[in-house]
Amino acid sequence: ILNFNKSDDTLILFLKDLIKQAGAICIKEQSLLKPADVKFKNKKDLVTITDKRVEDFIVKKIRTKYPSHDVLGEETGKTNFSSDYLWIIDPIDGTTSFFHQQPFYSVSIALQYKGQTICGAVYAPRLDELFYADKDKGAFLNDCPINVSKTDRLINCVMATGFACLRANLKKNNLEYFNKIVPRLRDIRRYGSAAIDLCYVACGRLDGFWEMNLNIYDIAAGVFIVEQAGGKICDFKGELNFPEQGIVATNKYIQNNLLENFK
Ligand code: 2AM
Ligand code: CA
Ligand code: CA
Ligand code: CA
Repeated sequence: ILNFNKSDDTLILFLKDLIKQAGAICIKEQSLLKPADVKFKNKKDLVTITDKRVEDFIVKKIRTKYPSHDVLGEETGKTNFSSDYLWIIDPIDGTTSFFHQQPFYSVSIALQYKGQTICGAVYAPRLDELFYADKDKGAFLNDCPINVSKTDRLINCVMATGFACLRANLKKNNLEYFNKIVPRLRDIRRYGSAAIDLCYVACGRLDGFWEMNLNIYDIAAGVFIVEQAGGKICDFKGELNFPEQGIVATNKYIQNNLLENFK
């Protein structure tokens, strides 16, 4: 039967091409970084010249192709064109890993229409892994469909977390949850890129992920990819105020068991 569905691949094809080009810049520049190429937003929060360059590159490409669309990037903030379309960009998620010559960093880009994400991509250039999702079409890793795991007991789970919270002097920080949760799991990973953590939940390499103190640009693409792969996202209370109230991503079968630990 012929499929006359008018679905349009233009956006996702543009996004895949764009994010791969951005990743190529990261690879080219990572090994050349010098101490003078890093600046400190505060004592523990790094940004390199490549973060800025990659964001400028992405924003320029979007502005050329879709001049009316708004963009929100970690390093440059948000435009205010009052467009229904908003591109959310983290040029390098995992800057600490990037600066320290490690492979677990990514470029993360999501596109929202009227506040709803309609496509998202996360590319880890050193691993050459491109995760993406397109509304109602599912999620993919290097063009193969992906799904969350089916693990339903914490003791069989491998999860990831992170410590973005240690930037801020919060009363409650993730070390407390970490101490409580890790003994209940098979094991824990700390990759240093929330976008990668989320994509690993999406493809079943991880059964869950939680973190606090993240921003929208850390998670926008990854959240969408998890949802399109069949997973569930919520905050520490099981509600939808993420990332402000923490973020919990799971394969959905393990969600309630993990949430018990935040009570
Ligand atoms: P970034 O590399 O884009 O800044 C890892 O815990 C996650 O927290 C990453 O998504 C990282 O995004 C973010 N993060 C930002 N600043 C951080 C910091 N100083 N320490 C740890 N994580 C940080
Ligand atoms: Ca940062
Ligand atoms: Ca980030
Ligand atoms: Ca970043």
